[in-house]
Amino acid sequence: MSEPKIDAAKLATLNSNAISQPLVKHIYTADPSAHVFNGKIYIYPSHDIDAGEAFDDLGSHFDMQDYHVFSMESPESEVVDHGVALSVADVPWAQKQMWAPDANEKDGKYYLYFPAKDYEGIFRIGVAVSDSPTGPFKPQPEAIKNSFSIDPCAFKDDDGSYYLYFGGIWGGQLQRWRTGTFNAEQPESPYAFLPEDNEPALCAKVARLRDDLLEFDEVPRDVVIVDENGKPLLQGDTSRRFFEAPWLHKYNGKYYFSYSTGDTHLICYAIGDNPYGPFTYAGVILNPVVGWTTHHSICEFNGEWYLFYHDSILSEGITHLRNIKMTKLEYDENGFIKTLNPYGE
Ligand code: FUB
Repeated sequence: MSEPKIDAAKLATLNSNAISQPLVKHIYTADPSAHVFNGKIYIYPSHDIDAGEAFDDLGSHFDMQDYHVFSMESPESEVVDHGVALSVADVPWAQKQMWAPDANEKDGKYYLYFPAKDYEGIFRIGVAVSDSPTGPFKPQPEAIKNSFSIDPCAFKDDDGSYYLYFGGIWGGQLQRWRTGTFNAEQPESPYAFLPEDNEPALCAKVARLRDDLLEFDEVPRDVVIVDENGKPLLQGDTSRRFFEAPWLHKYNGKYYFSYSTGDTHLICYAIGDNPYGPFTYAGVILNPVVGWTTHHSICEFNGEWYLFYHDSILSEGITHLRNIKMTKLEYDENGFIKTLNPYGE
């Protein structure tokens, strides 16, 4: 089941003013995590399908079943689809909903991190390994111990340590982990178990990875985002607080934590001095796109910076049938990122 498409005239205007065009048109793709390995761009997105699930605020309509990996020789070159890299049917612990993945490389091996619901309906994060950046990836038999929620981002720091950032509220279930164990109580509502508006916002999580990159090396910690006065953002601060889609990149020695604000549809960022934060809120990277979700990654290629993101232009506005895009990202002289308007308004 899908929502109605957006009005054709409006779509045409948005499309012609858009700052970028879909990178992939033969299948629907979303949540692009981009990395440069061996001088080439690799994109690890979700593979959107219409599985016939009804639309709800838990994201049941995002019922994806596999991942494709894409590569580009350079930002201007054609995008190559390397086919199915991992299917839910090949992951012993995973039942459904293969949401936003990420990948990284160590010593010539490639690690694909992915969230999926297990057979108890709980989102966990798994890892699958390959000798090639394009897969196929062989999944570990179990999910990462003590992993939960969604949207992994695998960051490699300059000292060779790796960190996994993750988390998402509502359908991503982060609010059910407030006590450290999964709260399975009813109601099955995205709004239950959230903090009050005047309480500190729920945080994304980060854990350093073990040397073999297959498990956490520590108990996941909160990624705290603070305001200009050093106070943690509040749950009611919906245009700035974390919702989902964490990403970490480094620019001029600083750590940039970026994320989606979910129901206010922004990609925002905050800056810190180390991988754990705290991170000070710094602004909006991307204004709302066509479609409910927004999700991105940031990556450097040949000294230029790029934002990878998605919208639902290709499906004429259907939220769970999205298409990945990329555009240049610019910093000002103080290291702040210039806000992008996806349709040039
Ligand atoms: O693709 C499914 C979910 O939608 C992702 O995990 C979220 O970040 C949102 O983009």
